[in-house]
Amino acid sequence: MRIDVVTIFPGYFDALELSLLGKARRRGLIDVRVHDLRDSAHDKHRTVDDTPSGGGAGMVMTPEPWGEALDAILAEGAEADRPAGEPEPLLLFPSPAGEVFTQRMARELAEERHLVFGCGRYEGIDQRVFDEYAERGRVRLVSIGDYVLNGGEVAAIAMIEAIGRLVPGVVGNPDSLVEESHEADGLLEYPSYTKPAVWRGREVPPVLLSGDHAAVEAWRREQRIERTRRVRPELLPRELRGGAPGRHAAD
Ligand code: 6GU
Repeated sequence: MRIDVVTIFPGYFDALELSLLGKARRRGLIDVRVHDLRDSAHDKHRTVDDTPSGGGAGMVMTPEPWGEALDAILAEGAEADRPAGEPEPLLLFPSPAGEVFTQRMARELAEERHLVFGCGRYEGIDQRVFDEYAERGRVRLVSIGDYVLNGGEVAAIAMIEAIGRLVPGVVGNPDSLVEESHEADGLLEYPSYTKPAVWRGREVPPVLLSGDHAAVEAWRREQRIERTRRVRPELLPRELRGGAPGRHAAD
């Protein structure tokens, strides 16, 4: 998978050299290229923003640098080894005004060949940039949740990590992708324990040391349901809603 990022803060994306995703990049599974938007601003101060039309607080990112930066990436993507019939790159703009990014969307995006993230700052990017590229291809505005960040960079990193780990080969043991929160049945994860069996007087739940595999599985499922009911009741499947605590369909 190829991922291009356009930002005025390329340094944020140094984090993608670490850990699992860094390894995936070195192995050639994910090709991440970060571009400084200011390289496409040609005045002395490399300006990328201006006052909002119609007035108001803050600054808006101007369309010209975005147009130049995105055109260059899309032209390169077109020249590259894209097989006939392959869709053009998907443009993603992190935005608190976008559709909410979910694990389902991460799975969908992990199937793409080429993603381009356009990270806005200030009060946002001139609307004509979205309109221009939506007319020419696929554009999505995506939010990572109902809170406000200062710009799209941190949101893009979160999405790149969520998507990147679903690219085949990136996570060593694919089983570890299966059981986790929001996958499969939509329940939250069960609590995990390891050695020592007692730490500061706190015991590992005895069932986990019993060697009874079926009992362990039943306990984990119960924990997942109880945790989900307590923390994220809206995620509980219909058949598990409203039941007395500790009882569920598998009882
Ligand atoms: Cl994608 N961008 C910004 N600036 N704030 C956000 C966000 C994105 N998602 C949630 N809050």
